Amino acid sequence: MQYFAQKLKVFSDEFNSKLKDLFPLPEGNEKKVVEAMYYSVANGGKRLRPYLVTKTAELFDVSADRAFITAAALECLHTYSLIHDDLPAMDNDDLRRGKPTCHKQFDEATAILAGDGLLTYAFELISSKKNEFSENVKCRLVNLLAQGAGSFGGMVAGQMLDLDSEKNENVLFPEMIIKRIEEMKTGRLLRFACEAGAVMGNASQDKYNSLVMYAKKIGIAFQIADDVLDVEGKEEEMGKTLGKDCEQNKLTFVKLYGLDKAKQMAKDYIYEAKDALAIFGAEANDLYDLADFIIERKN
Ligand code: GRG
Repeated sequence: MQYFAQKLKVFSDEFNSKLKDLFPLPEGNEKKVVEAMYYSVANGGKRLRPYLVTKTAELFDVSADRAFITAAALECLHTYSLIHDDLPAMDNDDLRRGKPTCHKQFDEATAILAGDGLLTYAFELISSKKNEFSENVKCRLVNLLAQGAGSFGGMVAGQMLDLDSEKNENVLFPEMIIKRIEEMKTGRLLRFACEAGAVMGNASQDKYNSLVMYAKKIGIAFQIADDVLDVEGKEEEMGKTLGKDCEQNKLTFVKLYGLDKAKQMAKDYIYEAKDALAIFGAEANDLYDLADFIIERKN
């Protein structure tokens, strides 16, 4: 665990230094939105999604350098979702990644625009000349990312369902609803990360399917771990306000199954995630380690 955390730190230091170059400040007063975008994206995330893009790409001999633009695009899109999730109309949070949320540091309108800017920039980056893949590969990446992030079974749909679950006390099949929320809200971007590696690497269908299966399993384990951390985590380690799920009456794995069962479920999903990687053998060691980290992390 300590070893993996170290590895992730080395990766994210390098990723962060390259990310800076993607945010040149414009001359005019519109630079405020770019400042807000960069404030949030540079603001200390774990970089799990870029790491996943990179490590799945490396399985197909695509170098970290070549995978970088896609990895950065995904982190931009993920950061947009965090900025908007923190807004008063949604989770209404003051703290994110250990720092004031975007709307607290700037203002609400700027935070909305910064989220919009990052969402749009993600697609600009993937389709740009900086991304050195064929037009065909870039088009597939754009399409997969749009599906993963969007309103038809993607992250936006998951967020809608999540907000709705706060209002509806007595949902009929909570076990089914919570899995659907997770699959879309959290799972789809993690799935895109793995799909992107496979698409850039021109993977066989078998290998593509294995990575999608791995992504689905770590996705659900990730969400369960997040729900557990909301109850058991430490605010100074998590860098955000905890206990909000309960306060907002959210439908969570912990609420539904209790702490012990939820933790056991997360372990089982991680076991299944690793199983899905059998086709890659030892070449997927980094992905095995990442799977373990997902449920052992403290933030
Ligand atoms: C606003 C369209 C829209 C979607 C919001 C991101 C999100 C969807 C909601 C955030 C609420 C939440 C706790 C989701 C659980 C999973 C998640 C995305 C956690 C944050 O991801 P990490 O832990 O964050 O990878 P860092 O900061 O390390 O990048």
